[in-house]
Amino acid sequence: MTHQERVFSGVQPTGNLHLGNYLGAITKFVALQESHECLYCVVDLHAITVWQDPKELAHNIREVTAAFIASGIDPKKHIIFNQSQVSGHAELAWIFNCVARMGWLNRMTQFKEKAGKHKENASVGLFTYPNLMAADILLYHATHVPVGEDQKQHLELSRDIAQKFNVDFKDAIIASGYEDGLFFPQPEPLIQGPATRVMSLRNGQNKMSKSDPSDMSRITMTDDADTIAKKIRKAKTDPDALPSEEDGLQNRPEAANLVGIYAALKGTSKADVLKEFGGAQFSTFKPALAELAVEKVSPIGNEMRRLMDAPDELDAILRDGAERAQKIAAPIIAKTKQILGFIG
Ligand code: AQP
Repeated sequence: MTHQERVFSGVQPTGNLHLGNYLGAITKFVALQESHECLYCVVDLHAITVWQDPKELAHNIREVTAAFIASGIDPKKHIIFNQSQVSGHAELAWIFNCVARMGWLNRMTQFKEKAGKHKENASVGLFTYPNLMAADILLYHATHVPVGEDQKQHLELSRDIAQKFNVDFKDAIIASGYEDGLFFPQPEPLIQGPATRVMSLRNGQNKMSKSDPSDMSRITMTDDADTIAKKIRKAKTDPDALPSEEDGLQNRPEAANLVGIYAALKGTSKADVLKEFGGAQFSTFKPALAELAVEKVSPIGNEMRRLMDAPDELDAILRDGAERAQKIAAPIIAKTKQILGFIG
């Protein structure tokens, strides 16, 4: 049996959806619709690894759903749903808790960053988060996963889990009809383009992030035109003009970030942006970037607001997506249980 190509990816409904999420992930989701069968998930089980206010969580689940649709994902042709409506995610995550090794999870840099100095106080879920992510992908036998650079290590762990499961249960897998012994595919990360790691507008060393206390550090998808322009105007830069070639961006993290954002918004490369703006001061480049960002982001924010005014319609889309996701997941989780020796 071989695996058909299938795309899965998710976004956490933790508020402040930003340009990094959009350029690093959502724009890729949109593009892949043309060539693949896609499942795009609002990963609410992941969100609660850190405490969430229940009212805000419900709002944020709808907001990510609205962002997917407003960005151009078609919920009829593809599947948009929230994770907690398909119980197989949690079931498979438990199974993977028993496959993954403590040592593997101990190496995850995102847990170290998020738990910080208060590791003892972090939820167990935050520690086992990558196992749930592996379950999200492998529950659908997904083969391709578009993500930002920060998720690379977690994707590698998903591949290790798939491989260990296939090795640990090889005989049962072959007996169940997978002659090549590959029950779970090795999911391929898709991390491409000039904006796989969008940085904070206030500090080019930090990732643009939902949880940064400074709202000026990120452009959110619902910022209005004036706010977008103001944030770009105030973005930290250095005093030099832009270089004409990419090499000249080395050791200039803020300049590299703004050029990368421009390139991604325009659908071109950093090299092409520097061909156009090499030698220009930020006083010239920033207004051009602000104009482009407003042109690309504002219509999405406006459409998100319109969709958010009809929450029942968004909820219906999620329910329909969950039903269709469940149909793909059901035989895979049933087979997984059979392979493990569970009865039922
Ligand atoms: N700065 C970024 N640049 C490029 N891609 C990014 N992604 C996140 N930040 C950037 C990608 O967006 C997708 C969804 O991310 P997520 O919501 O699942 O989780 P996250 O990485 O925890 O998001 P944040 O914004 O960074 O939140 P906090 O503040 O909680 O750490 C993923 O594909 C991710 O790679």
